[in-house]
Amino acid sequence: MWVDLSRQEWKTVKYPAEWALMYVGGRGLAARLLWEYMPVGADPLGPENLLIMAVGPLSGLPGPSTGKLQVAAKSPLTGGYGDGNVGTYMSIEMRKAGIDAIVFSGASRQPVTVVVEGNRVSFEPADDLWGLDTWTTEERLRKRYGRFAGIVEIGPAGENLVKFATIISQEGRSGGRPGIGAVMGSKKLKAVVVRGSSKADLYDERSYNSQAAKALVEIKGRPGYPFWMRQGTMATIDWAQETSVLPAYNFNEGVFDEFKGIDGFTMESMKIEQRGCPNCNMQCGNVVLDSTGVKSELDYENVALLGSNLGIGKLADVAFLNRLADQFGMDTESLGTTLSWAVEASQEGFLKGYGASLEWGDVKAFTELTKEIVNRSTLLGDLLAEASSGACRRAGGCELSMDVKGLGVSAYDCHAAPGMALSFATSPIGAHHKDAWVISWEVQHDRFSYGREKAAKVIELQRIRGMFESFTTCRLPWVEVGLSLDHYPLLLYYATGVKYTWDDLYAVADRTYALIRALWVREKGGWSRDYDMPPVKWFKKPLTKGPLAGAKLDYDKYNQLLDHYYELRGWDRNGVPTRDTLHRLGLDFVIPTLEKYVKLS
Ligand code: PTT
Ligand code: SF4
Repeated sequence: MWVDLSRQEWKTVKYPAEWALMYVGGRGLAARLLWEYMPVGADPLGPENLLIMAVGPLSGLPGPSTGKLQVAAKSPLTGGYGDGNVGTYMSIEMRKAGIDAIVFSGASRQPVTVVVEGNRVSFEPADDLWGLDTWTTEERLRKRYGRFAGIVEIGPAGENLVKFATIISQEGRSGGRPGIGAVMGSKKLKAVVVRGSSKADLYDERSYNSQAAKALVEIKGRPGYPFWMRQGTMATIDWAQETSVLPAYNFNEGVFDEFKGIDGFTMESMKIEQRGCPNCNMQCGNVVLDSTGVKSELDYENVALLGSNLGIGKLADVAFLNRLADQFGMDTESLGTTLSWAVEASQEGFLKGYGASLEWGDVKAFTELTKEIVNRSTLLGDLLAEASSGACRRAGGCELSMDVKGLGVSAYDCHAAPGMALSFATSPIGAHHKDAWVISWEVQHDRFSYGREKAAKVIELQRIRGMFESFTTCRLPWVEVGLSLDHYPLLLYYATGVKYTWDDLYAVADRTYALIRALWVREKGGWSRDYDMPPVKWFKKPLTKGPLAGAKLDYDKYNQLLDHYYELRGWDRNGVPTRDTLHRLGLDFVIPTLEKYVKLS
């Protein structure tokens, strides 16, 4: 579905069947659409950027945690490819409408809600919704379009082009960390509503349903399932503290004295509700009351980056900041890394011109600052709305900014985890853990090594995890309770009639990675391995607390690890896929463009 917001026109387009085979769907499809149809060097916040909402062949079907939607665009935060994964009924409704991707081009002059019903589109004025928070927006739209309509929206952060604004659904689901919500805001697109009227057409529906039922039963029977249902991702706080990877004080430390006040057991004692994405039998949205008595849905990343990393040891306070981020429609992780940068930068004297004097743990100051960021209402708020990576380019203090390619790092300290540092550094969207959460393997297997096997493990995880972005289903059934990966090729076969082995799927993942890398090279106008370096702090400033005090990364050894990674991927020593690799992956079509920017090996 192609929706031109400037002209308020729409059309349905059949894309080449070959693309479905080459990329499977979701992320891969989005990357190809951006490569083909986004003008080179597009302004991420200009009408020429494309906002893509895509499902994959398993999204929205009955089955293991399938209620996910991929949102992608050129990122205003990083200037490269950006995407995110949102749990939402929209995935189900898009399948019922027979739509694989909605591509939004142009920009509306007035705030608008795009409503897709079946295969028809209408453009509804959204002046009454503009300025409202995400919860109120969705509540109003649900009254109009029904409880189970597929709805995603932005809040004031997206409207005000905060560089880490996200797209929100169902109050606590958020996607698009690299500022995909700001892209939506730049198009004056307040919300999207989808209602499908038929049923996804499956190759062998009976076998699909039986395979899906087997997977669901297997999930519930896994030994880790009962504890997962108690704590979800929040169990990670205690583990991260034990292994010295819990970010504290802007990633200066990997342990936090007050971790018990924000851990999974404290969450359990406060839990009042459990919810999550549609089509999921391992609901992990744990809801507590925040310090003002309002509901807030917690996850590990949110709590570590808005808690220990800001020096806050009370879960109700963390829940409060988390809830603000959901309502304003901004990424909790970048809010955390930006506020923690602001504290350290102010203590180091970089923010004198901005009147900032910040202390760790000052919830009141962080609350005010969050509001100033969302509204860009003060000099400091406007600065921090650019995220730590953008703010430090104006104010100084980039050595304190914990980001890769502009995106703030997720909640794992890597002073003593070179493999995880590599995975942040080579993630296709910037420092997100989603593509390779190698850290749990790493702390069990020679965590201080920089050997080739570590680069290989990062790639193995990037392949598997990358495929979940293309199936566009949740990866947690596999990651967290150990659902067998064997279900997925079968589910794909019964859904589409196409037989893939996991080796075939690895090739799809490699192709998608190489295409995304090509997109980065094209949009940056060249490439250097400096883009694949983790934050400098992990090399320069050792940990001072905990059992690993004194640990830091080794620069030369990290470079060797990166060399192994490039070699195993078939990329040159600057991190650009070689001609042979591009040819092997069926990506010859990117070669003429890449030759304009780099010397291909
Ligand atoms: C994801 C990132 C994560 S990853 C978290 S907590 W995590 C943060 N959650 C936020 C939030 O909440 N509110 C908010 N305003 N901003 C937030 N930013 C952060 O966003 C999420 C789950 C989680 S919880 C994880 S690990 C898994 N992520 C998946 C993924 O990336 N791909 C995939 N195929 N399956 C996944 N399953 C899990 O989904 P981004 P969600 Mg998310 C309150 O958005 O941009 O991908 O960043 O999607 O529906 O909220 O589910 O300990
Ligand atoms: Fe959503 Fe959690 Fe279920 Fe994954 S496990 S689909 S994140 S509720």
